[in-house]
Amino acid sequence: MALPLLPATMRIEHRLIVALDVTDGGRAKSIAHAVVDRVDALKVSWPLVLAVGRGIVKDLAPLAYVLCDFKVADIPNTSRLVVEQAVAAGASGVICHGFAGEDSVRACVEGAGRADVFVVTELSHPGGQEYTAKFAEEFARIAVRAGAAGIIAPATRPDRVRTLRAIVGTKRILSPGVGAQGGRAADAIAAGADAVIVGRSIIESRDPGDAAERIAGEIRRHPAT
Ligand code: 3DU
Repeated sequence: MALPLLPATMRIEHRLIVALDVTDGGRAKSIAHAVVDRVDALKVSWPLVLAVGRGIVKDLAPLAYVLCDFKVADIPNTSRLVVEQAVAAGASGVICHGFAGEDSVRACVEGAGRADVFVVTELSHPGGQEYTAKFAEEFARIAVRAGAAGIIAPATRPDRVRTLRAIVGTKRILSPGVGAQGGRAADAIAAGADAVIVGRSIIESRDPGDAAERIAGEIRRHPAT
């Protein structure tokens, strides 16, 4: 059941989402406070939730849109239950995998209610080319047919973002892989991403607020084409 006060859709302003890939709740909150004026969402994943509990989602939700990157990929019933619990915990968006099939993605969208579902197409790391890349276009079509809010596409391969943009039309594209994985924020945005997802380049910086501002500045200087 969606919480009534959560934002229904992600507002894109800075075109930047921070991945809070830390395992200390205090550190996650202090990074969130440092970057919140420069990002459109806080992405929370398994390392943080497993380390400190799902209460972290509720703690962060008043600050900004919280995107739970749980990469849901199970049979439809289990997938729906996971997404419902993420939304009940305070998530405004949840990430699921396209490879679990259209019925599972539909179950995620159903379980999300008013919250957003984003579907992983092609993973950004080198291994993402072994399997996910071969079906990425089909995963993008599934996202559209199932009524997802958007897809996750690799900033490490801007040409693939361009190809996937042609499939998803006006759906959101969020692109991880900037910085530590070698991609450039401006290239992903120019290729059609709505926002980039950045973890280590921000969270491992001595000044996460400043690091986020530098990336947001790079994006502002190279507007989408
Ligand atoms: O490489 P970074 O440290 O900037 O973190 C990227 C984040 O995005 C991280 O949480 C990772 O799990 C997530 N992600 C990918 O990197 C690649 C994908 O295809 C999907 C999600």
